[in-house]
Parts: sequence; C-alpha cells; structure tokens
Amino acid sequence: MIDPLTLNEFIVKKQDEVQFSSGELSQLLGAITLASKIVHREINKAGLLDITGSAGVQNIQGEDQQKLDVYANEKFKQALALRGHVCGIASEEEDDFVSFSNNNQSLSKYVVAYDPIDGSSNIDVNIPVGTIFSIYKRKSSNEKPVEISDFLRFGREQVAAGYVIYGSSTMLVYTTGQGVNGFTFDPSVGEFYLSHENMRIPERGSIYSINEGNADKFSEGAKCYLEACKSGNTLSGKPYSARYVGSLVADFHRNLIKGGIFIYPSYRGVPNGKLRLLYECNPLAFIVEQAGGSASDGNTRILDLTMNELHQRCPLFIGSKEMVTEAENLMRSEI
Ligand code: P6P
Repeated sequence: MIDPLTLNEFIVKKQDEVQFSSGELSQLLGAITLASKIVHREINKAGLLDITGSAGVQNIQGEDQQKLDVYANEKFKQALALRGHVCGIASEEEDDFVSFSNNNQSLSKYVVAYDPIDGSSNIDVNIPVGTIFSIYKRKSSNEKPVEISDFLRFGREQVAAGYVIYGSSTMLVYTTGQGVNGFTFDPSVGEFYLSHENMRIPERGSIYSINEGNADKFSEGAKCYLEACKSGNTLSGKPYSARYVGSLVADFHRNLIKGGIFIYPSYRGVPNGKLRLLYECNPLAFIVEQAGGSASDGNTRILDLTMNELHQRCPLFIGSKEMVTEAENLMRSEI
C-alpha cells in the first residue's frame, strides 16, 4: 500500500490551485507544523512536566495564562519569525501585534493571527485542545513595517486558515480557499499525512453544542432554540444530542465530521459573546464555508464582520448550513 501524501507533497501537488508562490505556502505551513509538533510533544508529557497550570499572569483578555499558552505562543512566534514569509503576527497571548523587523522580515508578504492553545485550561484534565491560525496578505506597503491595518481585516480576505487539534491523534486541518483537507500526525515519523481529503460538513446533523450553564442569561430567542433542540421541534423532527467539550477546536472538529452546530451566543453580561473574531471565529468560518457549512454571529456572516480592534469578540453560530439557518430563524422569531 502506498503511503498517503505528506503535507508538503500535497501542497506541491496542489500548488497551481492556490494564490501562493511555490514555496510560500509550504514554508508558512511548515513553520506552523514545526511549532505544532513541538507543542504536541509538550502536551503529551503535560502530566510529567511542570508545564501545566497557571503561569501566574493574565493576558489582555484578563484570562489566567497557562504555562503552555506562554510556551506555545513563543514557539509559534519563533517559527513564523524565522521561516515563514511573515512580516508580523497577532496572537491571543499578545496585547498588540508583533512586527518582525529583522533580516528583511518586514518586507514579507503575509501576516498570521493565531490562538496558540485554545482551551488550554483543559490540558490538566486531558481534554483535547487546539491551535487556530489565520493568514492574510498584508495590505500596507512592504517598504515599511507591518501596521495594525494589516490585521483589522474582513475574514473574507483570508488567504489561508486552519487549526491543529491535539486529541487522541494530532491533526492539522486547513484551507486555502480550495476546499478543506485534514492531515494526521505520525509521531514515529514526524510527518503529517493526508487522512481526510476534501472534508465536507453534512448539511444537517443532530448535535448541538452550547454551554447550557449560561441558559438563564440567554435571550428569549436562544432559550426558544434550546427548547426546540430538546423537544425535537427541529428540522430532523427529533431531539438533538447535546455535546459540549468546552474546547472550541474539539467541538468544531467533531461537528465538521459528524454534522452539528456550535453556538457561543451573546447573553446578559457578555454582550459580544466570548470568542475572538480575528484568530478564532474568522479562521473557523473560512474552513466551515469551504466545507459547505456556514458561520454567522446570529445575523451577519462572520467573514463579513467589520473588525475594529485586534481582540474583538463576536457571537458565533457555526456548523451545518441548515442547522445554522434554523437557529438564526428561531432566535429571530423570538426577538
Ligand atoms: P465556556 C476555551 O476557554 C474557549 O475559549 C473555547 O475553546 C471554548 O469553546 C469556550 O472558551 C468555552 O467557554 O464559557 O463555555 O467555558
């Protein structure tokens, strides 16, 4: 049996389909996969190393940074600074964007936004976590260092997006606008191999993912939708199954494969929801649309939302197209 394609072999094979030059995408994804292999190694030893738990500092979101958040952030930043045609990055763990100005990096064409470890508080309890990344071509002149305007973009301008899920196996899933493909890491070889070619999300599923612990603070529309999921007053005519890991990449990945909807709505006290537009919602929205699904904030397509600040939050309804439409309609009907 022939080995499946490695990530690099796949990129070369698909080279004429993407808007990157021959080596750029390989090097960009090469930097990301290098850092993800290092993070994979540390996560898999988390219980044996003093690398879990709080780092004793908070990020700009006011969230306790976990030691692995800080470690992973540095690894992705180093890899992208040294190898990736990148003039600057934005990260959940950085207050502001970071400009790479050494050895002509500032002239590079791409900017990358990433959440180095999403759901990191789950590491201590062995629940899957993930890295999410988003790639844009810079807008500003490459005669000057990168600017904030290179990051405050519409999600529809992304040239690539992806995530790594550190779960029962470690997988990289990405899109360049030509469909979605998944690669599974073989640690014995140190390679990502094509395992999920041309991923498509089912038009409809029977899984809803939402933190019902916040239900008493939900809008009437959200409460109505929740009731419909439980009573079976849904498209499928029967109750949905509740699945909520509390790790966005894990919930998203399961729904991408099985069909379903993930919702992090706005609710009393959390007017814009919790998830960040730049390095969580936009990349996953690009992926889900490329896989035939949809993503909105309950009203507007995520990829069309205007971004006014780097760590801007937005509500997120993402998954099977028919289920997202159903949720939007039910929630509007009760407003
Ligand atoms: P809650 C993890 O902290 C995270 O950012 C996402 O990975 C996850 O979907 C969400 O927050 C969970 O938030 O409020 O339900 O605990």
